[in-house]
Order: sequence, then structure tokens, then C-alpha cells
Amino acid sequence: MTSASDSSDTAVPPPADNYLSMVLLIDDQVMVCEAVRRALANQSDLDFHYCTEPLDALRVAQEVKPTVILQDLVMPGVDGLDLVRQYRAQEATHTVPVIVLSTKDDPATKSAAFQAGANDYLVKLPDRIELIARIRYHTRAYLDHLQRDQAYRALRESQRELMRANIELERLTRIDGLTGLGNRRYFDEYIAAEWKRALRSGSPISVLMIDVDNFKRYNDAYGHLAGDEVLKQVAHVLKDGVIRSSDLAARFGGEEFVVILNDVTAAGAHQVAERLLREVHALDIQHGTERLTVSIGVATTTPEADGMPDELINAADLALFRAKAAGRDRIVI
Ligand code: GH3
Ligand code: MG
Ligand code: MG
Ligand code: MG
Repeated sequence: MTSASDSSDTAVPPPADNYLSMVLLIDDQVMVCEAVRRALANQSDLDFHYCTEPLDALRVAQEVKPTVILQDLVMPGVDGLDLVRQYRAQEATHTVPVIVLSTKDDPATKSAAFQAGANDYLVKLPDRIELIARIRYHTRAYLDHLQRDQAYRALRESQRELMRANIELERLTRIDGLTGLGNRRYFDEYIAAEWKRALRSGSPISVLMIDVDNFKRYNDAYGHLAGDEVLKQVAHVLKDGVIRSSDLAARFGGEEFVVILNDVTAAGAHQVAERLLREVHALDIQHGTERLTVSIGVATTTPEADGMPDELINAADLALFRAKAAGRDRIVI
């Protein structure tokens, strides 16, 4: 190191950018290591470690967390270029800059070093001022890269968060806030999709329209908040009562709910309606001198090409109207 030994106690002023270099030298010769140590001494921005056992290089590199690795090529039992390739293959040293430091000065060896993943090449022993300059340059490039990498990851994470929030918002536009059931919008989308599916498969669809009986009177007698609680309880019965994942319970509006049953015949739909009617009874909600009840209108159809889901909904609505007219607390098909 020509200018190294004579000027090693003089600090070369670091650039004003406050990058700290952690230098790790892997070289089997202690003499070389000590010479480089002297060359880098007194630099407030350089921290120096060396390792003369190439078999320990990867482990030491993981511990030291260098910002620059100085790598010898010719070492007993280990090819320096193999080590360079291994730094590149390992997570901890994947992008750490490697300066090859070798006595070899031929273009083929230099070319092979870059091909193996080295970032720079210096012939031993290099000029001290140049070595320091290159170490600083590579440290700055590496730390800038890490910062960009981190900024990039933070950006990606915030994008993912935004996407999650959007998905949640999108989900909430289909949920009824009071009962947690699907809302009218969700119901409309759902029945349109199921209608098409049933059209292809030729299977029947049943719709149950469920309306709380004399609910205006309930609100008047017990208050609107108590009325809200009733709607939640009825919604709970419907949610629990609709077991198959292809079926849907939704709030149609006000105190009116709707259930879609896929691939269920009129007889099957009637059974489900009876069970729901019983379970609302079982809630045992006092309404004046009686229990709170619901009325249910049921309609079933096998979709045809020229039909519309609206006709099925209207049929269920008409059945519900008949159930009300016939005295409430009952099912009409
Ligand atoms: P019927 O047996 O014929 O269905 O009589 P009803 O009183 O239940 O029917 P009507 O349509 O006259 O009244 C429905 C009532 O439902 C009136 C309305 O204030 C109440 N309602 C609608 N939505 C809500 C709600 O979100 N919370 C509460 N507490 N009440 C509601
Ligand atoms: Mg050597
Ligand atoms: Mg009602
Ligand atoms: Mg109503």
C-alpha cells in the first residue's frame, strides 16, 4: 500500500453526508489485513473488521453487517469468487457491495469477478486514498439502495392497507348497519346472480318475504330503540336459520326481511318458513298481551329465459299480503 503506511495516521476528511462504512475484509493473510487496518485507521466514518478464515466469511458477514465487503480471491481451500456468489445468494448479504481485492491484475480474472457479482475490483495493495474513496462510494450507494428499498416496502404496505380498506368499504356498502345482514343492494345483486345460475342449471329458487306483524304498534308502545332491538333479534333468527352457504338472508327494508333459498322446492321452502316462524315465536318477545310474530310469504319458481327475478319477488310479496290479510302470524304459499 504505497501511500498507506506513510499517511495512515492522517484522516481523509469524510464527505459531509454522514454515511458510516462498516468494512469487512476477508483475506487469509494477516499481514494484508493489518496493512488495510492501518490504511483505514483514523477515519471517523470507517469501522474495520477482518476475517482470515474464509470458511467463516458468511457467518462473520451476517454478524458484522458490513456496508462493504473487501474480498480476497486466492485463499487455501476456498475460491474467493465462490464466496462472492454465496454473498449474492444469501438474504443478509444479497445486496452488500463487494470489492474484490486481489494480486491478480488480468482482465479475465477481473471480468470473472464482476460476473460472479462483485461491484468493484482493486489490485492489492491499493492506494489508501483510492480505497477510502471507493469504500465511501459503495457505502453511500448501498445505504441509498436500502433506504429506497425500505421506502418502496413502506409504499407497498400502505398500498396494501388501502386495498384492504377499499375491500372493507365495498363490503360495508352491502351490509345493513342495524342488523348486520345483507342489505337491499346486496339482495338485488345476489338474486340476479343466482337467477342466472339457476337458469343454467334448471334448478328452482324460493324466496321468503318476512314482515314483522303490527310493528308500528310495537314502536309506539315500547319506543323506537326497543323496536331496533327486535329487528336485530329477528335478523339473528334468519341468519342462523339460513344454513347453506348458497342461501341468503337480507334486510329488504324497514321491518321486512327476505330469504333466498337455492335449489329448494316449494315444499322445502315451506318447511324452512315454518321453522323460522317457530323460532321467532321462541324469541318470546312481549307485544301487548301477545307475543311478537311475523308473517311469511313464500314463492318458488324455476327460472325461464324470458323471466325476471322481480316476478318471483312480487309473487312472494303477494303471498305475504295474503298472510297479513288472513290474520298474520302465518305462512302463505
Ligand atoms: P303489519 O303487521 O301489517 O306489517 O303492520 P306494521 O305495523 O308492522 O306495518 P307498517 O308498515 O304499518 O309499519 C311498519 C313499521 O316499522 C313502521 C316503521 O316505523 C317501523 N320501522 C321500519 N324500520 C324500522 C327500524 O329500522 N327500526 C324501528 N324501530 N322501526 C322501524
Ligand atoms: Mg489470499
Ligand atoms: Mg309489518
Ligand atoms: Mg312492512
